[in-house]
Amino acid sequence: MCGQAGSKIADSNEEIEDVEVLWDMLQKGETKSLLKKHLTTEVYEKLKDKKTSLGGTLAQCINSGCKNMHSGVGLYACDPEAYSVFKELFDPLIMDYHKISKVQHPKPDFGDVDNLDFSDLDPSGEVIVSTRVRVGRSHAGYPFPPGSNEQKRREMEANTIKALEKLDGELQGKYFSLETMKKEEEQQLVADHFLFKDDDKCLRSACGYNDWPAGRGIYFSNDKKFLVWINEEDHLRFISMQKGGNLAEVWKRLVKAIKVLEENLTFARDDGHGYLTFCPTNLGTTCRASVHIKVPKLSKAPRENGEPGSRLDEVCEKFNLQPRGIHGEHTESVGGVYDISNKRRMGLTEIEALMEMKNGILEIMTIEKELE
Ligand code: ADP
Ligand code: DAR
Repeated sequence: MCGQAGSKIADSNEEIEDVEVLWDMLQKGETKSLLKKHLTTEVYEKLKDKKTSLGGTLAQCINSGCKNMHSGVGLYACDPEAYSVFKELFDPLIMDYHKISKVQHPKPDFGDVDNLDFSDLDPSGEVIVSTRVRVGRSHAGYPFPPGSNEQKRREMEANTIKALEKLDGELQGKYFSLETMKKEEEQQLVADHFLFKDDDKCLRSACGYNDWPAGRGIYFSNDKKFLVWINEEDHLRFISMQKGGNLAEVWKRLVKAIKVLEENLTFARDDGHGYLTFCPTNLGTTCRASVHIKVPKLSKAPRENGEPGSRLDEVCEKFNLQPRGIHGEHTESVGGVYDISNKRRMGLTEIEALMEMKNGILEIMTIEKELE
């Protein structure tokens, strides 16, 4: 996966290379990305001169994956239309990542939140440090980072702030702009896993930090258990999180917030892809449900099938889970604690994605306990 920048990346907007230059970089580069796998010569020749009605190009979509050989995926949609204009590239990559045989997605279904058949995954409080569930949303009618600009980002920020004012009760809180936030405050929020970073080389190459920090910010409920990220990788991320393993509480809070916000904002969605997001790995439900969990034995045990890597990787693959470090994607685990979440987000409903994570985490806890 794409590595973190060693130091803060210069605050200049990303230059998109010519598509021929990018194609040559990809041919010469050593990478295991899904972009390399699915951008065949035939697909490249067919798409290289195409444009979306917003002026979006193939070069904008592949710039990151061609410049960052450590990418695991390497492809982003320049704008929502990219998923249809460049479908010969996006469709096979989407079906590969989400393990689906057709690019289609069910209607939203969050389950019956008042009658869930689970609550706290770790009543002992000894294994699961914290639980977090997030979804992404894009404002209908707005491009993704490569086609965006400072004015559009500020418009999206203003529209979102208006909608956030409708949140009450446990969801009531305050918005903090990154433009006015003190550096030490920002660093503490990142360290405490609340706020996003601006040092992911892949996202930088995808124009994700253009015009930084204009239009970026974070909303917190008063108890800091509900958050909204504005204009990080996606236009919006709705996040519910708390200490411990009570997945039911985290889920109920998130669903309650989504219901209020979707009455006050219009989100980009289509029947083929579900909710549209900048990265194809987040399409559909856009739901990533994760625990920070202590797995010191699993993470050190060898794979049962003898292949390189840990038993943890093997179990995650079996249950469609994805391990990350504790500071998010592209970071390392600390003290045997990993961020483990569902990998698939499209081709299943929100409650099915949550169940896939829940069942996988319970299996992981059982295996960790059985290991000597
Ligand atoms: P996303 O896919 O939501 O962008 P990232 O992998 O970038 O997630 O992580 C974003 C932030 O959320 C990071 O600071 C990470 O530490 C934090 N995070 C993710 N899962 C959990 C969790 N279960 N408990 C606490 N913090 C979490
Ligand atoms: N860094 C990119 C994105 C992978 C999926 N994660 C997202 N969208 N945050 C890569 O290709 O590795």
